[in-house]
Amino acid sequence: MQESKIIDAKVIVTCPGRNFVTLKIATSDGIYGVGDGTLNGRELAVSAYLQEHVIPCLLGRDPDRIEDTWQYLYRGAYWRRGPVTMAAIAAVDMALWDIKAKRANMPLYQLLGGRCREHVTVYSHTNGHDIPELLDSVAKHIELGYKAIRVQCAIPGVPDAYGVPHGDKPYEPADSGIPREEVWSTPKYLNFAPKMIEAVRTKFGPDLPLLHDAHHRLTPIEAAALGKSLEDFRLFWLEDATPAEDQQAFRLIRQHTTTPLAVGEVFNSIFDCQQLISERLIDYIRASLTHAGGITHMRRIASFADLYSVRTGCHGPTDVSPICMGAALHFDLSVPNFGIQEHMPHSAQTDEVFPHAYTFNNGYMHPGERSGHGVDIDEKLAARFPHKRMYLPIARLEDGTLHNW
Ligand code: GCO
Ligand code: MG
Repeated sequence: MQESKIIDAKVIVTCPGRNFVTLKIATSDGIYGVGDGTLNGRELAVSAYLQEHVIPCLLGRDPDRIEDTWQYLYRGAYWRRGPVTMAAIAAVDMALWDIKAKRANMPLYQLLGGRCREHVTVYSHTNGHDIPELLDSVAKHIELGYKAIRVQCAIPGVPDAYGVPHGDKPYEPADSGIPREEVWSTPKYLNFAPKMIEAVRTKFGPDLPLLHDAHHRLTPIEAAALGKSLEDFRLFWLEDATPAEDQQAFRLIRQHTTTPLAVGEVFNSIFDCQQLISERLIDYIRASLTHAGGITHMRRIASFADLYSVRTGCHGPTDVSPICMGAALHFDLSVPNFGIQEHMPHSAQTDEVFPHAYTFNNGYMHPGERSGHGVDIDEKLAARFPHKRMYLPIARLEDGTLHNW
């Protein structure tokens, strides 16, 4: 293959409803690739990291040396890991894989070893302000074809519970202004959660895969109690039962319950889940391509997880861009120990800014056959939506103590 060099790289920050950070890399043979570096609520930190510290080192490099560039940006920086660094590396990595697949004139999944399955099973988000509204939302998503469903519900006395629409707005955890404050009560949640899951299980029968996200709010023993109380309802997974940085906490949860556990959307490195995987403390690893160092690093995490029968369940919220979604679908199609992929559809405006080849059909997604990862950015349209400062909410207990959101 003809030799090529990186001749240009630029960061595009756009806000078609929410903020996205995109890196676009161009090569001397007239090809470009795009990567996602979005970090919800801290987007400009990644943008500056790329702009000021990464792009100057990329110019002149061979775009084909993806692993070497990954090592160069990871080891070469001396200061390793962390969400900002790893999102920036991910953006470079995704763009380089996009370029390599375009140069090979292949959809990315072919370069990753070809497909291991026909299409990618995704799960959707359902929610309600009360149980009847949640049941309607589940029915609606089953009608849309979804084969697996995440269920969240407002709790009596805790109207702003995680995963529930705020007012009449759709569920989108990012607001302008300073962070919105929500009130949280673990006792009320622990009392209500089994009733909610039981209602869904009773109405929709034993075969529907059900997922639930506790969003880091429980202590290990509370998480163990919740897992135990949900065993009869056979969850597909209980997600983020306790804050994810304490790997040993999962040992305690595991000792008490057979409810399958998923964790890792905030992870940015294989070291964040080394113990969780090697001690078989979890069942699904939730890291995303954008937050865990791109395709190169996620493949390493997945291979390691495969040794211990841990499967992938990539984070796929609307706060990573369609570029991450597209690249994830190539990864999902090609990785042997794939479990499931999260799917939160982007707004029509976001989809317009990021034209893509991937499709949703009857509960399954496919990355498409376009060469590269199949997602692009319409720069002119992106420029019409300048960055807006936005934050995730924060949570406080009823007495005012700051808690995990
Ligand atoms: C999920 C997540 C998201 C996060 C969001 C934070 O399971 O999809 O928990 O909803 O809250 O990605 O930016
Ligand atoms: Mg989650």
